[in-house]
Amino acid sequence: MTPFEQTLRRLKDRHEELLTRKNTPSEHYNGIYTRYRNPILTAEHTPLHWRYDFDPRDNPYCMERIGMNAVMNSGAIRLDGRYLVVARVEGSDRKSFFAVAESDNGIDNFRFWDYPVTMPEYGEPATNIYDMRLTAHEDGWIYGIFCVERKDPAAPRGDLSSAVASAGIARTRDLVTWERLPDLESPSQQRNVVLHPEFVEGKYALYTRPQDGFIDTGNGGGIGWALVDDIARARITRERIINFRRYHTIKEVKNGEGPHPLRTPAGWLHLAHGVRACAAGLRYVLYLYMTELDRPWVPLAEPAGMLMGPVGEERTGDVSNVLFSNGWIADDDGRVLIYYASSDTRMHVAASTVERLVDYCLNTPPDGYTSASSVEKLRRLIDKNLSR
Ligand code: M1P
Repeated sequence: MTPFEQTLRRLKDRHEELLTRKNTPSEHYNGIYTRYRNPILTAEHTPLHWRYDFDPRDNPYCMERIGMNAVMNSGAIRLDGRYLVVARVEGSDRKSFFAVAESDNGIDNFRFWDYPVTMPEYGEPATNIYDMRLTAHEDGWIYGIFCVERKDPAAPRGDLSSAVASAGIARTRDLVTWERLPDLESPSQQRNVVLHPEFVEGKYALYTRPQDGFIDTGNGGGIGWALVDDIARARITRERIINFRRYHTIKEVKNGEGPHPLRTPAGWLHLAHGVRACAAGLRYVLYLYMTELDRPWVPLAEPAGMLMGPVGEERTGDVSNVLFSNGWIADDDGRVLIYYASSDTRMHVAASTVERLVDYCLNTPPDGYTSASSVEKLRRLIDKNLSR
């Protein structure tokens, strides 16, 4: 074996070891969900044939030619018995793209498909695309709605940061071939747009997140709801806020719908992210809420605070103090796999059940919005427990 071949062999062995590593549940207990110990996808999981040129004549040092920086915010779907995520992969060049990774059990052994997704463009080519929400809609298509970022054409000279966010829409049957539809037309910038899986009043229904700027939501009050007649020419004419931001909560600065909500006998179960500001910057956590089955825009229940916040190594990364989820899968037996990214760097999984998450939503006290009400809630539980 030449030194080149030896290096490549070592790389391939280590990569295989990482990809076939078994994942185990963590011991921490809260009765609501179980985190798994290992990240399910990281930059190191991306195929070696994306990163190295295997030809020793062109790459005598066996050098990484195309670096990968992070794997994060992934849409998820169960298709033909396979657990599939459409991951946001970010290269060393800061550009994100989509790539499908597949596992037999949804917990470990995720392996990227050989090629990333080639997403057709719509209109002016995007600078960056990311955070796809997948919806197997009752019309028979699988839709992917994602953020499309372009440089702000109105930015003053010298401002090389201002951008405009809109929602890109594409559909597929197999996650391989994608048909791009026109971007969502909206009076405001949009990120975190999600397609509801069923028709509502005969129309396509979208969860939206109106925002005044690329980062700031400004007057955007929270998670919105809009009906559109034609998904192939989706246009928001009327948008109502269904899940509000609020002072001194986990979603004071921003919030956004995660994956599409799950239909349960008690109502639609929603996973979302909430953002607040602190001295360390923005803190992103995950929370749940429920809406009525027949009127998915009507709030039903919302526990106080977060379902999950960053812990341990999840706290640090490219953008630290962030948990973000845009994918979950509900199995036929009621198991729910929550796919979430930590600190814009890596992907994880946590497991729960529909029953547990609904119980959490319906029976966890809501936010009373003051310290006094929090103490009051605590006292009621303490009284109950101590009087047994
Ligand atoms: O960096 C944290 C997150 O910031 C944005 O979230 P939001 O849409 O709420 O503004 C997104 O860029 C998201 O991808 C990222 O994880």
